Amino acid sequence: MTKQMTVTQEATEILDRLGVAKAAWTGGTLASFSPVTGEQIATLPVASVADVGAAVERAQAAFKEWRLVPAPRRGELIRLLGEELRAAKADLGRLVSIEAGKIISEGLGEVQEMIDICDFAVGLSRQLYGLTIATERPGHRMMETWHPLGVVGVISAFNFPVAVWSWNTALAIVCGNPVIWKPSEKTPLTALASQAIFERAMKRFGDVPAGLSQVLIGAGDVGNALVENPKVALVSATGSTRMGRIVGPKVAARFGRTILELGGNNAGIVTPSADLDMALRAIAFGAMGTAGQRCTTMRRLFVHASVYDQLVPRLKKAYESVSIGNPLTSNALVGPLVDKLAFDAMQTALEASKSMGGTVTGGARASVEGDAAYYVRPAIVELPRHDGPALEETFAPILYVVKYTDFDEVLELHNAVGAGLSSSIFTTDLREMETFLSARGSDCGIANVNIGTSGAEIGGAFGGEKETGGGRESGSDAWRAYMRRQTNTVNYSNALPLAQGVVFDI
Ligand code: UN1
Repeated sequence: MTKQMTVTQEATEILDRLGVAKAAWTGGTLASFSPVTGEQIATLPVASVADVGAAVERAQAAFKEWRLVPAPRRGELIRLLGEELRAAKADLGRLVSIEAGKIISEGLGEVQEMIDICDFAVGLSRQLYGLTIATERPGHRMMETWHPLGVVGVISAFNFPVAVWSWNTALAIVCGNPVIWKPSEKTPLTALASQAIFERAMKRFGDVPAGLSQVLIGAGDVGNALVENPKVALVSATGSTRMGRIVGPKVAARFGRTILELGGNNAGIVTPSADLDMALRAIAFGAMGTAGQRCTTMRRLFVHASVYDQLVPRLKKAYESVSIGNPLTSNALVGPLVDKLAFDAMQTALEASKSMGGTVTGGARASVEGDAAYYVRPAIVELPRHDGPALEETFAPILYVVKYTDFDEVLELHNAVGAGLSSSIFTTDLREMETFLSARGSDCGIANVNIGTSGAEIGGAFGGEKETGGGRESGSDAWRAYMRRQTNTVNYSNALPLAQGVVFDI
């Protein structure tokens, strides 16, 4: 960014370059802000509840066509999306930084996740395998077939404004489904940009049914209309546990499917045998990266008493010296919080920590870009016990540190929270490592060894247990959630033997 250009001017140039029509982000009622400076960057027209219904009808019509396109051909569309994303990486990554406040390498990293999932999905488009199953009847064959599911609704959060859409979209499209996306109202511009990029891919592909990919800008009523529409076969929702408690039962009541990606309260355990230099770096990225605003951010740290005094003072030093700044104009490692609400929630949690006897290092507001932007020094909180605010997710850079002595006990504490997304252990002891990964170890969807809790690759299934919602996205066999399974039994004999030896001769 040149010195004289404002964030708004730069966003405008990027949106123009990416081909987003001006009418989509000007003259409307939804104001969007950049957390980098706090300035208002756009006013977007919003969808009405009636628009949602119309979008679902369009998507349903697209589904009827798209489900008949051979899966490898559907993969070709996602291959083109990957190409377009490669070409747009610098612009889209920077727009992520402008709109979500991420540092440049994390904004680019998010776009890289989009490219990676496209590559994955292209391969997947030739691997939507079912099983062949031995039957008990002679002259019969039994198998399962995976069919496209229907309209997929994606509700995404501000903190990964585009990658989460791409995880869902790349898989949904190769699985034969249309997608309707309701992005966070805090990050509508990156959504419009992603859609424009996808539209270029669709144009190159040629014969794409209208309504295969749609974006609806709006607030909670728009998301709710998607959730309640019986023609939306799958709702993939990322956000708070509070949101999931509303979405989950509503979709279940109409027998729809959900993928819920909700809160995380991810912990690390530093054992006596840990490589402390490595642990320090991993914890720093896991806890302070993205200003503590990843679902996978490390929020709790259990440190064995024998290494506590070697690790924690170094960690505090790292917290005191980490660079905080405007991600667009500096190389700072920590950018802004998304808004004032996030800042207030952080301060409330820090107050609660103090009142239970915690020692807080950091946490104060940093003056970087004036009053409208909320930058903070990340906070490290030494707690006398694992309790109070440490049991809840606060979406801000707070790391609660608790000393432990007994391994079995720390496993209990580790699992004693509502969320179950990600976890990690720092150890070179084989028994501790394997126990952590065993049935009596971490109860999370992601359990790492000598790696922090965040920064997962797309190849694995991403998601968590308990209050995290149980959904799985991106790699491994997460694609199955986007398809319906059919068991087929074919009789190629001249007889009609019944299963279980039942006799029914007429
Ligand atoms: C999220 O915070 O919603 O593992 C997703 C990670 C990223 C994805 C985070 N690959 O940190």
